[in-house]
Amino acid sequence: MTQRIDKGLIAEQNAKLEANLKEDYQALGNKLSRDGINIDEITAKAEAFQIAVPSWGTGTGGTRFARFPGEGEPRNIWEKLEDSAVINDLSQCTERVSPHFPWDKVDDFSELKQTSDSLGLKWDSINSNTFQDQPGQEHSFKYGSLSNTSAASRDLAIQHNLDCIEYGKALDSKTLTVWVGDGSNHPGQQHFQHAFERYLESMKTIYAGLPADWELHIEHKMFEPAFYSTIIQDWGSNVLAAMELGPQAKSLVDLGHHAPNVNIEMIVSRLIQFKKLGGFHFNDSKYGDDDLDSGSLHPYQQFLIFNELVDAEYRNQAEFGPNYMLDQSHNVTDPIESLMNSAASVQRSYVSALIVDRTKLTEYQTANDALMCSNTLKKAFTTDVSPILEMARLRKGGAIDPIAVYRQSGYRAQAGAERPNTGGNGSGIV
Ligand code: AOS
Ligand code: ZN
Ligand code: ZN
Ligand code: ZN
Repeated sequence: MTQRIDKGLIAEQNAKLEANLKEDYQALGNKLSRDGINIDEITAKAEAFQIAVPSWGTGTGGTRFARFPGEGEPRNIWEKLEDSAVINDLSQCTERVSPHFPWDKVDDFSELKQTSDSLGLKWDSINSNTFQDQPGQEHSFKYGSLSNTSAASRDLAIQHNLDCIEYGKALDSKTLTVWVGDGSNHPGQQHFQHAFERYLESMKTIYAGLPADWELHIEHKMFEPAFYSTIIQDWGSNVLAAMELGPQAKSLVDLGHHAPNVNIEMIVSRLIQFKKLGGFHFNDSKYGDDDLDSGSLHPYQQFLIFNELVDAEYRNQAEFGPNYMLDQSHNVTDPIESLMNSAASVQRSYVSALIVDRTKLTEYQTANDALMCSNTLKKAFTTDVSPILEMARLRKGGAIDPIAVYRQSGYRAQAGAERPNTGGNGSGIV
């Protein structure tokens, strides 16, 4: 079995950086205290921050054109868990893994639960998959799953989601995330209303199968695989479906699933207001559902989203507590490095939003001082909070510099030697 990162190595590498970190942390603490902010309170919140890793994200992604397998890719859910444990060992903010069925093949769920327990990992939302046919599948999803015109195909899709709830119970998850590719490729191909009615009927059966302490998260996406219309194409259809189903149904926001330039932070605010924000899939994009690394292109947008989230947190907004998760496709980087970097990038947005001067912001908003409103946000965004993130990791036993320790550890080369068979492993192309 591939060894996780040696604690001695983490300590040794941290020792080299610790003196400088303490100086930087002190300097930032002094700066923040001038604005009445106690740096240790912010660091404690950074330490409590968690974002889940998608099981498929630990493998190399790909496009419909090609996939270039990486060295030592995990070949199954057990190896994906090992890689997830490494990510959490070093970054200390990714203790949850979000599985995907049936990509993650599991015969014995109690054994899987024991393994995750032994690695210090927990399970986040269960992702169902009715966007492709499985070998030997009796009724196809070619023309949709939960909204298919064929009752037999719909029933299969419903049953798969009910099965996912059972798997989730065994793993002590509390959420099912449903994203479907259902839609059409030609104008007129589908009766929009009837298709949505069929979708809602199917979802009602799934909803009825939810345990009382579970949530059902609905994920919208503008297009792909259907290129003319998609059944849950935006947050409008999403929240309508969630409202129709009931209080346990909420909307999930994947950052890459909107038209370019859409004001995502405002969608987030609306969903918070109506108690319908279920969770996030973080990633970044330039053109569409690119699934680039979180914060790699639009860190300010990510910060503005967290500005809404932190605002809701401080206002103790009712029924607020979204699941945070990464959903990215790593094509040219080591997925472990990308996931560590991205988790820290999202955590950075959270911390930056925590140091926004909300009293001043409210005053400026009330006075319609647009320029100072903007400057108040920019001040927080441009403050380098790296020492807080680094100190949070250090205090939790993680690495001040996760990428450096990971590279030093030789984990990837070792995985390459122990996992010779690369190939299709069900990593996220979508
Ligand atoms: C698809 O584009 C969505 O982002 C899904 O959340 C996800 O990537 C897929 O369900 C992977 O299973
Ligand atoms: Zn997603
Ligand atoms: Zn996507
Ligand atoms: Zn995706």
